[in-house]
Amino acid sequence: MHISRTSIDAHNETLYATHKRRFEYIASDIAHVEDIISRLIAFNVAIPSWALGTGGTRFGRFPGPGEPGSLEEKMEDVGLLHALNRSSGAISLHIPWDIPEDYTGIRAKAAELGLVFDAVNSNTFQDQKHQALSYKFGSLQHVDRAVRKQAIEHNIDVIRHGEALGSKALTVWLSDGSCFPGQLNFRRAFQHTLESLEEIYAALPGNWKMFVEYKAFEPNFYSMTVGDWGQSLLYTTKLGPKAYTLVDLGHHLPNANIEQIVALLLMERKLAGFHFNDSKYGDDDLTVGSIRPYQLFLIFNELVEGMDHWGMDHASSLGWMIDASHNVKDPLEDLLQSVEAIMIAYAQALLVDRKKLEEAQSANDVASAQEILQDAFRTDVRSIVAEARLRIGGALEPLHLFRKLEVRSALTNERGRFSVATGL
Ligand code: AFD
Ligand code: MN
Ligand code: MN
Repeated sequence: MHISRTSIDAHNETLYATHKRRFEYIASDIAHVEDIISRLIAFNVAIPSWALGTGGTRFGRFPGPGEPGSLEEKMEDVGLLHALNRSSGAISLHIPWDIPEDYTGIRAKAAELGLVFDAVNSNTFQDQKHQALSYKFGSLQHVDRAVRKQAIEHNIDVIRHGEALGSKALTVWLSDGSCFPGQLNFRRAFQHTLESLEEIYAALPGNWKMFVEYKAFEPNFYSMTVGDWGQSLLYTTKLGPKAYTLVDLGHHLPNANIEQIVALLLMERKLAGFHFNDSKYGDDDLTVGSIRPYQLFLIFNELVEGMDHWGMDHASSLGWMIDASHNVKDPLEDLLQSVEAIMIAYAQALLVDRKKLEEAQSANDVASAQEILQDAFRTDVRSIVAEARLRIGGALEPLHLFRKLEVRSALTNERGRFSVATGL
């Protein structure tokens, strides 16, 4: 399946008059609208290879038709998203779910689709068939040096795969921890994990980064060995300048102030980037912006403030990834919605009048500070995001065009009803 230029142009033409009216109306009120548009054009969000199939829970999985059965097909799916929104030009591999074999072929395909390879992710939270030693009681933290060694070697292998594809970062998410009091010596578990991470860190190519992702709970329920941003920061500080703390929106305890975490990690120049998703209860992996769009905006508000403070390039200084896998939607539709929600929150954050906000903060003018933020949040920026997309050849309404072109039935015809993607 390929989405042609002609079908995108035809779609845009039918919507152009309405779009133009909406865009001009809002643009006339925003002096720096062109600056916002060029930042939106530069901004891309990576799609994880495991999110292209339907997700599941421990109660079951309801796969949809025409899921990508191979890495090449997953790349094709990301290519479709990128053709529609021009903001999803990167794919993040999860190994061993997706083991690249034919590097040259894969690189050529990526180039053809306009994709680059984002961070590679090492998976040591499951046992794979034919694996010598089990990760049941952890991987990098394991009491047995032989298990730790196996996990370290796997991570180094993942780096080698990433190198061959042009990735620049390794994301380590550990499910390591304990389920019951007394199961684990916390200090020893930390030290083992740190030593293991040090060995992996030593294998990083010079221009690579290591992202250490934290999570408060699940699959271990009593303790997680990288349980929160403080613990991750402890590891990444000890590891050195190439190690950064990665924030996944679903990995906090209820009501955590994630925007404050972001601000402080940025202050320390230790923020790796993001795994975007949304949640009602925990690691629900729901579509970005579907439950708490205001929180997403507040996070972007801190991101913009903190990155500008250090003069960081918004598009390239941090890793931007989606980490959601919803169970009841078409994964491609879900991803289009997620990317759109991210672009909207980013555009709104770019609207915040920072000078006025600072004045309000200095004067302890709490009501004004709230007004300034909410003024930006309540601005309908959708036509600005659409204008940015239009200028780089995307569709004015990606989701509508996806449906109109019957992309899923085309994929089902190509791949069959029962092709199931690898993943959780
Ligand atoms: C976890 C983490 C993570 C990991 C994923 C696997 O968010 O980044 O790669 O699930 O599906 O919760
Ligand atoms: Mn994640
Ligand atoms: Mn997660």
